[in-house]
Amino acid sequence: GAGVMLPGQSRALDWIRSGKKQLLIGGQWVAAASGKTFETINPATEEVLTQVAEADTQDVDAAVAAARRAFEGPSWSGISPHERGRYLTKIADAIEAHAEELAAIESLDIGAPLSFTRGQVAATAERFRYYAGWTSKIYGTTNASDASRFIYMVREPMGVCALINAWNFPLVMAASKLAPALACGNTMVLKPAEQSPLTTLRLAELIQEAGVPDGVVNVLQGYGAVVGAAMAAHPDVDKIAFTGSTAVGRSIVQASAGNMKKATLELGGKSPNIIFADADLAKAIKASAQAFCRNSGQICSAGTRLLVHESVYDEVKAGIVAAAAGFKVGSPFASDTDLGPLISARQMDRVLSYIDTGRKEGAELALGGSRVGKTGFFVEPTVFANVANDMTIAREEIFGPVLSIIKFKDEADAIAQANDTTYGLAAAVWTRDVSRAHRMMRAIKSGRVWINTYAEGDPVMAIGGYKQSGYGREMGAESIDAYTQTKSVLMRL
Ligand code: TXE
Repeated sequence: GAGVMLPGQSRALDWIRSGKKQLLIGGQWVAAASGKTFETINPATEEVLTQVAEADTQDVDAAVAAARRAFEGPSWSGISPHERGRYLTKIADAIEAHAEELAAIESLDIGAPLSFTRGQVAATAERFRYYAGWTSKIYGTTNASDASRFIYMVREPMGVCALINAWNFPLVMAASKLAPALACGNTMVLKPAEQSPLTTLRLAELIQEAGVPDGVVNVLQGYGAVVGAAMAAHPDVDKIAFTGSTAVGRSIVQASAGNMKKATLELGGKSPNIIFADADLAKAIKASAQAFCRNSGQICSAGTRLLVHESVYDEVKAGIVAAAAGFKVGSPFASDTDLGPLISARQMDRVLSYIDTGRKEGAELALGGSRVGKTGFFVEPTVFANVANDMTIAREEIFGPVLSIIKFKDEADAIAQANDTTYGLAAAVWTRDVSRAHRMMRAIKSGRVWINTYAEGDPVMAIGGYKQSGYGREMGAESIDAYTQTKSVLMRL
C-alpha cells in the first residue's frame, strides 16, 4: 500500500491545497475571465485533487497580449544572452531544490510511479541546464563577398510562441518547449493538458521566483478545443509547438496556416522494437517488457510492436510474458509499483476497447487484458502474440500497456514490417552484428533509433517524427533552429 506519507508527498498536498490554481497572465495569477474552473483528478483514487481556473478565448487574447508586450519590451529578448542563461540555470536549480515535491505532484496528477516521476524531474532540470548553455552559443554566419559588400545572417527569436502539451510527461514536455524558447529570447503562452495542469503551474511559480520578467511565460489551463484551438488560430502568435495526437496535430496545422505560424508537432507513434536471433536475449527481453509498460504505455515512443525473429520467437514471447507478469500494478506511492493507472477513465476505456478489438481480430491474448480493481484507472500489462502487422492493434496507437508480438523471417521482412506504418517516431534494433545494426538503422524510417537499448535519452538528441509522427524536431540543437528565424543582411560598403 501507499503506507506512511513521504515528505515530498505531504509538501505536494500542502501546495495543492494552498491557494487557487489560477491562470498566469502578464506576471499575475488571475481567475479566468469567465470565472469558470474545472477539476483535476487523481487517476489512482479518482478523487478530486483541486479546482483549476478554466481559460477560454478571452484569456487567450489577454495572455497573447501580455506575451507580445513582454517580447517587444527590452527586458527579455533585448538582454544579454549570458543573463538569459543565468535565468535558465536558476530555474534548473529551483527544480532540483523542489525535486521531491514536484515528483509527488506529478505522481498525484498523472498517477505515474514516484520512481518514474523522480526521473522526470531530474530530466526537466537537465533540459533547463542544457539550454542555459545554448543562450550564448546561438551563432549567425557571414559569407565571403567582394570588397564592396558585407553579407551576414543573424538568428532572431520567433516572437510569441504558443506551446500546447499532452498529459503523459507534463514536466519534461514543458521543459522541452519552455527551455529552448526562453534560451532564444522568445515569450510564450503555455497550455498544459487539461488532465495534468498541476506541475506546470508549480514550475511557472518557480520560473517567476527565478526572476523571469512578467509576461515572458504565461500559463493557461483549459480545454484543447477552446483554449488550444484559439492559441493555434491566434493572429498574433508567431510560432506554435504541439505535442499530442496526430488528429489534433492536423487541425493545428490548418488553424495555424491563417497567419503562417511556424509549427513543430510531436505526434503519435507505433514504434517497432526488433529482436534478431543473435541479440543478447536476456537484455532484450527485459528492456522490451519495460518498453511497452513504462508510464503504463502512455509514451509516444513506447515499443508497442515487438518484431521477433521466428527462430527465437517462442523464447522471447515466454520471456516477455514472464517479465510483464512480474510487474506490479498499484499506487504510484508504493515503492514496488511498476505501473500506475492510466490518466483518465476515457483513456482506460479506449485501451480496453483496443484490447477487445485485438481479441476479435484473432490475436492470441498471452497475458492480461483487463482492468485491475474497481477504483482508479488501472490496466494490467497486456501481451498479444501472433499478431499480424495489419491488425488494428498493430496499426493504431493504443497508449496503454499493450504489446503486439509479430514474427519476422529475415532482415528484409523485418524492415518491411517495421516501416509498414503511418508513424515514424522511434525504433529499436537488438543484434550483436554491427553491420546489421547499421543497415537496420539506415533502413528504418523513424526519427530515432536505439541499438541494443530502449528509451534512453539525452538532451542533445532531437525528438521528432518521420511520416505522420510530426513536423520538425524538439530538443538538441534543432530546438534552437525551431525557436529562431534567420535574417539575411546585405550591406553596401
Ligand atoms: O490527445 P489530444 P488526447 C495520442 C494517444 C492518445 C490520444 C488521445 O494515442 O490515446 O492521442 O489523447 C490539446 N486545438 N497522444 O485526447 O487531444 C489538449 O487540450 C488545439 C499521443 O489527450 O491530442 C492537450 O493539451 N489543442 C501524444 C493536447 O492538445 C487541442 C500524447 C493533447 O491532446 C485541441 C498525448 C485542438 N482542437 C496523446 N484538441 C504523444 N505524442 O505523446 C485538444 N488539444
